[in-house]
Amino acid sequence: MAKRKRQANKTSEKSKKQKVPTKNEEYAYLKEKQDPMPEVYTKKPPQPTEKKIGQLTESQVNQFFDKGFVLVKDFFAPHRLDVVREAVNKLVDTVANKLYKAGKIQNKHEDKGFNDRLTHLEKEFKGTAVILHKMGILPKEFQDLWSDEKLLNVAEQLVGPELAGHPVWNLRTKTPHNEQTTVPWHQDNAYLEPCSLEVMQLTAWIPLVDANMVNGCMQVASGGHKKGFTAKHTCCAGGTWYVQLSEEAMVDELGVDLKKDIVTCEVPYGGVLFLNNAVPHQSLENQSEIIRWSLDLRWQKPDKPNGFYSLKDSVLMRTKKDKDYKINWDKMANTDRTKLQMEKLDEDNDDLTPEIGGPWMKRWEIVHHNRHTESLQGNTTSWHKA
Ligand SMILES: O=C(O)CCC(=O)C(=O)O
Ligand SMILES: [Fe+2]
Repeated sequence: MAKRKRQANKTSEKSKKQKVPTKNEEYAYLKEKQDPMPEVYTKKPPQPTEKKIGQLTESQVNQFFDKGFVLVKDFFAPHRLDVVREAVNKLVDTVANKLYKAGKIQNKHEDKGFNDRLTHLEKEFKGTAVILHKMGILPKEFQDLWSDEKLLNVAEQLVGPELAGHPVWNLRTKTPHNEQTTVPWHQDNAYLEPCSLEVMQLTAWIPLVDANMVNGCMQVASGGHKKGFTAKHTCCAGGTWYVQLSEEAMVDELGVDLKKDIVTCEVPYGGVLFLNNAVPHQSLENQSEIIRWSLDLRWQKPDKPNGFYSLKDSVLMRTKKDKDYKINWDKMANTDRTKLQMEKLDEDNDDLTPEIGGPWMKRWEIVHHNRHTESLQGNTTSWHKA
């Protein structure tokens, strides 16, 4: 309703002004053909000379540039991530209270725990996992993990000494048998503006449980980054907001050999899977009875564009200009990126509506509409907020 009203206002405003770009004009740059940039993903930066805690071995660093990923099974000290799990429990509690207050659930399932409370909430109110995914609250424990010395030392090896946190970070709320949290094949660049191809963005994929084939670990198409190219994706997969890279495009455009290159990455609790933004990956369905929680956190060079549609800045995390540099978390922690994404699409973002949208939906052909793409079917002529 609110959306329709806003659209009507916009149309009348538009008639007053001249030359308002149509949404297709405004997003035309997303469709421009791009030159491949293989060296961005295959060229190792100068390596730090100092030995630091957590650093990868030379062969692990080389693997990252050769295969597009590296899996480090015992990265964190035992129990380092326990505080992060506790923070997740608090977030689940927050969402349960919100839903309860809104009258959407009758039982907050306070007797359930990390492995199953969200699943019970999801059964009572379908979409709770999506609501939590999109909440975008960055608790102190997540901030501390993102700026963990060991992780930044690895990022320094793979990105360089100047490091910024990328605004796209996620808590994956992968409840059992849930299409909404099963992420199909994609390159992360496909969610961003084409300029993101010019900059290597490092992801640390950090499971908060032992992630395995049964509960839906990740698969990576080894070497699929080497062409330095973002292949054609389509939108949106099934009933989700995800873009999708077909196996055909992986083979034809990225040179992936489906028989040899697909690597299933089981990551034990305490391990980390490092990925770049051009290597294709997907997560398998969670066929277990526990929630496969994970966090994905990203870094890149601060002086390069982050490709996030000018919606949110990166945050400086380490600089060699100031050894005592203190991260300013204010903007990263207090701006809800889902809200900004949805506003860019002129989509209402009701916290308790399990819908997610974003400008990436304008980059690729929509081959399948669902509730997440609904805003794209409207008659708005400009995507600018009044
Ligand atoms: O955790 C998942 O299921 C998908 C993660 C992913 O695509 C990413 O971290 O880029
Ligand atoms: Fe991804």
